[in-house]
Amino acid sequence: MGLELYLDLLSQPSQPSCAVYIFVKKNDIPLELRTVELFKGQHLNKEFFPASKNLQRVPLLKDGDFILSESVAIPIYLSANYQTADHRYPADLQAHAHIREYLGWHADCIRGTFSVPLWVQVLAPLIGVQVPKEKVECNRTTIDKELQLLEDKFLRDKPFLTSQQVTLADLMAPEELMQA
Ligand SMILES: N[C@@H](CCC(=O)N[C@@H](CS)C(=O)NCC(=O)O)C(=O)O
Repeated sequence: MGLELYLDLLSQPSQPSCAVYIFVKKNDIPLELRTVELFKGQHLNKEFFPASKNLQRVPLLKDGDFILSESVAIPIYLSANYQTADHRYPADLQAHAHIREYLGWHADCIRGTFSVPLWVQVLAPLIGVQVPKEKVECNRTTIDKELQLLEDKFLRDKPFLTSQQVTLADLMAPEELMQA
């Protein structure tokens, strides 16, 4: 069996799967896409999903016996093994380091903060949970602060986050930013 990518593009929140999917498509990486429907619990079912017991999350890549999770690790592995456009994950040490820098900051500051409004405004009311107003306001303040940092530290006067061209950093950012 060749390369297989397990993901769910329809469930919310599906941002990590979408970012990996776009990377694979834009770079014409030949692999089998396997949809795992989270809302049907298919990620918990060994018949659909080869993940280990403790890591039943999408996206997940299977390359023979090698299994890799995490939306950041998968494109990095694929770009080392397949011909991908150099500007997406450049070989140049400093350009490469700036992308890693952004991805580290993104994991710390964007992912957790920007997923809160979806839970507060959509999912919590669906299950009858009322989130205190102060917590909503605190999240909004943090979002504004992180957006300002994104502009001041990363974007500055460039069209993209770490260089003049689209990189892996730009792929990870928008879907999560759009949630807020
Ligand atoms: N840090 C992981 C997050 C993966 C993740 O949270 N995936 C969610 C869908 S967006 C999932 O599979 N959730 C199922 C579960 O946790 O049971 C990544 O970037 O790949």
